[in-house]
Amino acid sequence: MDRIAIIGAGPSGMAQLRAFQSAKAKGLQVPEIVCFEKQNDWGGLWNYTWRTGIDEHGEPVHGSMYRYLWSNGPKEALEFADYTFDEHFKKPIASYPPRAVLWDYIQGRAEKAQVKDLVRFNTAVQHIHYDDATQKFTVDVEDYAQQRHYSEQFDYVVVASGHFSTPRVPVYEGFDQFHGRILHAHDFRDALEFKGKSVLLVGSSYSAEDIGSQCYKYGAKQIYSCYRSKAMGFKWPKNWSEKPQLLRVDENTAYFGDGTSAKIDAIILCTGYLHHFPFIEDGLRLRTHNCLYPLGLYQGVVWEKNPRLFYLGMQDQWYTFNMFDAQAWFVRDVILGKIALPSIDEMQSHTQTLHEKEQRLMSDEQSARFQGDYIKRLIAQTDYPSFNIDAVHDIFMQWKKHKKENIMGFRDKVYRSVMTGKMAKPHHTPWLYALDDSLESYLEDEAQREAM
Ligand code: FAD
Ligand code: NA7
Repeated sequence: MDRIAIIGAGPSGMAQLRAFQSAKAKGLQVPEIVCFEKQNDWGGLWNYTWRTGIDEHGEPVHGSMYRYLWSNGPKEALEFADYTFDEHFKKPIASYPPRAVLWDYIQGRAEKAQVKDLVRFNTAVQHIHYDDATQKFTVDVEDYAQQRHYSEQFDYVVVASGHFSTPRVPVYEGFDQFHGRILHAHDFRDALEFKGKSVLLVGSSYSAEDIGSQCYKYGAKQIYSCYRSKAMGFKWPKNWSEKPQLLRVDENTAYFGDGTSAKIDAIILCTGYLHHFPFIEDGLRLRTHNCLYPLGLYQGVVWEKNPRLFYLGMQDQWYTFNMFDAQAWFVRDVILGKIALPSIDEMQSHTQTLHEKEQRLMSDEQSARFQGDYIKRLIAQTDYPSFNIDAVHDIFMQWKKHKKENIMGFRDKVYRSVMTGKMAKPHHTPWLYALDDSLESYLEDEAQREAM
């Protein structure tokens, strides 16, 4: 029997496990699957850790999420087509759940599929090598629980190790003299650390927006954010000022491209992440920046130079969980021989065309549409339940509009599920005043709150 190694049990790896289980449940013969996960539980980034730097085993900490993180997009845009929020929570919930609630949801589907015993936890993949003669991958791992290093051979490898964990850390003049703390978003854990402080955020994408909002919510005195190419341009609260490019800092002051300066206590580099796969041998290693259509991956997942190797979730993400599903179902059907791949030249030319098309996208509207169309193409080739991607696109456009109207209030809006047709229920407390992000608090209903 063929053997498949899945690297990582985050949402992408879990989607792959579920995809194969679904085929098995329909009576198909599926290969033996081993999923290696370096953390002690599944859920990837959604499995919160307080640790930063190096983990208990000496591995780089994977987690980049922080306390009080709430979904930054509507849950209706990421809902699984085969496992709805209503099925999991048995009641309507609001549209922007905190991290713990989404983690619970992801786990719910995987537990229902009973695939946890396929995961070897506390086991880090350290090297992957392919042998042309045997047509097998050798996967070297360290099992930290058993204190054992071993190698196994596989016919296929699916890399689902994520790409928001290795920080991109730029250096600015004066960093070595600055008296306060300088950290990357990857190491940010608790906004309360910055209560009463003046914080500078470098970057103008999701992390800058959300970490700044966290700092505002939990009592930072003053927030500055600065952009390299494009301002976020939201209607910020009075104590949040958006500046152009950072030029340099000294002991306690930041200097910006427009000639202004600001006294600051800390600097948070919200400067994005590197696609980093040190455990994969050179010829198999994806090298890309964060984009919607990386080169080298046919249909966004098949390693063109060796189509026994696959990567999941390596795109920049409008869509997340249901895109990982669409990819995992496609990969499964390639491995099962249900989808035939074209020649390497055809695969490369197909990818090149779409990669170039991405360069011509002019707006968020077009970018979201581009990724939606990609998912449509994948889903059309498998039995993943089809869902209304145009309706999800409309949700993204509403979301953008709501953020523009009120960046501190967009999470109070609710959306209709494209899977069930049902409307979400507003949360009991506006996001700005909801300081408790626990699952228990989130799921309380009015009756429980009145009884308290
Ligand atoms: P990951 O979640 O990164 O999981 C990868 C897994 O691989 C991890 O469990 C890791 O331990 C394991 N792994 C890595 N290397 C190895 C190795 N060598 N050996 C064994 N195991 C390994 N998405 C949303 O939809 N909504 C949000 O609100 C949202 N907020 C986000 C906030 C932050 C701060 C970040 C960084 C991302 C956010 N995302 C959000 C996007 C997020 O990338 C996806 O939701 C999702 O977690 C990606 O899943 P993944 O499985 O591809 O990767
Ligand atoms: P992104 O979305 O990749 O954005 C990175 C940001 O950092 C972006 O604004 C970049 O500006 C900026 N950047 C990168 N390098 C620099 C330097 N050297 N100087 C100044 N600014 C820089 O990463 P995020 O962390 O925001 O989001 C990643 C995920 O985490 C996302 O899926 C969220 O859901 C949470 P640019 O526009 O390139 O000029």
